[in-house]
Amino acid sequence: MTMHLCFSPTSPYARKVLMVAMEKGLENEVDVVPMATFTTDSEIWEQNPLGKVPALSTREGTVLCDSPVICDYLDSLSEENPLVPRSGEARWQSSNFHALADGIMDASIQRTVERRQRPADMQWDEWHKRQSLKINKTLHFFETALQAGKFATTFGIGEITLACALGYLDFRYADENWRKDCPALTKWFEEISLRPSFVKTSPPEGA
Ligand SMILES: N[C@@H](CCC(=O)N[C@@H](CS)C(=O)NCC(=O)O)C(=O)O
Repeated sequence: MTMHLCFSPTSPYARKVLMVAMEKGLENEVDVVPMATFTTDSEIWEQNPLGKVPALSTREGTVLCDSPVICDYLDSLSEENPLVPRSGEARWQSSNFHALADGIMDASIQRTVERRQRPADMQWDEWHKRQSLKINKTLHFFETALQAGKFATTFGIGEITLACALGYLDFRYADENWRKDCPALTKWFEEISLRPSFVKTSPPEGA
């Protein structure tokens, strides 16, 4: 059965899932279905009771929600190019990187929703600052890990997710220049940005 991916081109989580499908060689099996988010009348509600993209209707016709679950499923479809090491310390390192890079997305999306959807007189500066703190501290974590040689040499789920998180910072927060204190990450990202799966899933400019 063809898989259907409930998608938004500006969602870093949806980008991650699409990149995973591409990296696993499953792109031709996945029908990408754009859906509106943050509205009550979107079709997404019929697929995901949480009203969020991504959601994936699988080969078996089950609808999976939450990007880590979807990535796990896609990774399980073939032994080729495993995105998560199957065992040992490397496995937990990879899952931890995945969770932390997702955390950068979570904090960034929180900020974006506040900025774009909440009335100006209801903005809460302290809360914005707290999200920025989470982002900066996690960037520092990755910068240190990279400098200590802790990144995988393969392009696994942790690296894919981090690429999407940094891509999202460039997309929405280019003016804040995350690169300024992250020389190693900057160099790493420059190389990763050339991967076809990353290039093909870039968010549309001006969206
Ligand atoms: N933890 C979820 C987060 C997904 C998420 O927050 N998606 C956003 C778009 S970037 C969304 O659809 N939000 C709509 C809403 O919260 O109502 C995942 O990893 O898939």
